[in-house]
Amino acid sequence: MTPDQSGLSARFFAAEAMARQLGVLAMSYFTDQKSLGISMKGSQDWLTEADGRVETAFRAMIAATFPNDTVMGEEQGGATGEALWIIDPIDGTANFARGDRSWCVSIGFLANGVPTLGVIYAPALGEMWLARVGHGATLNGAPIRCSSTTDIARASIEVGWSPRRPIEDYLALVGGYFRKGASVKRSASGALGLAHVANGRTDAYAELHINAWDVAAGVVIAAEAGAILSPFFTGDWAGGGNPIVAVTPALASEIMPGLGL
Ligand code: LIP
Repeated sequence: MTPDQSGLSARFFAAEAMARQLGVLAMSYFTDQKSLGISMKGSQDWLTEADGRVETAFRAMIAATFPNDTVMGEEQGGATGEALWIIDPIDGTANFARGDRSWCVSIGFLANGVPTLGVIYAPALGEMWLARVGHGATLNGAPIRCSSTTDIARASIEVGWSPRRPIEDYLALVGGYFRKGASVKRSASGALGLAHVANGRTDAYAELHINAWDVAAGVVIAAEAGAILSPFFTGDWAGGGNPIVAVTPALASEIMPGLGL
């Protein structure tokens, strides 16, 4: 059943508290790199024991607090539902596995298929990103807005990468932005990449293919901060993912065509 406004408020405050608890659990693994169990799910697709433990802990929290809600997660999957939580337990796992602090716990909530709540917690960076549709976005409690950049030749853009699409397509996308005069980077966390658009650290985040658990929180945070978002939650988003763009409004026409959007 789709929660009403008070139900959404309860979930919003609970999600922040859960993210903080999950951040403590994740940090207990991150700070003990020597004994961190690390494996590969595929080419450049990293997995640590923290990923599984954090997702399992989150599922237990939801079962105890919102037992009629549904959970979808990167490591344990799940179906969609009217009251749907989507978690990436460790987004930026490649960074996490190497002791790089650029990773986060990303928790999104969809009410009747609409991204409504977004929580991204990067404990090693001391950053809590929050948003609820109609209530704005914050970083560590302070309201945030996307940049006001209008000139692509002054833009900073992040382009995500994975082996899920041909390297030639990635290089063509990145080369196109460089040729427009933009500066292009990659941080290996799509969730943080979307959050950085929300407070103007970058002017756009683009990725040819990404999964629902990477973006479910960040699309709410970036949209509530005034960014333009591509329509990710369409088609077979749950089973196959989609491209993603979050961009400051004035640059949308420069950024989106490169992904066919
Ligand atoms: C990562 C995404 C990133 C993508 C990486 C990877 P993970 O998620 O956040 O956008 O480029 O290939 O999928 O695997 O660290 O949770």
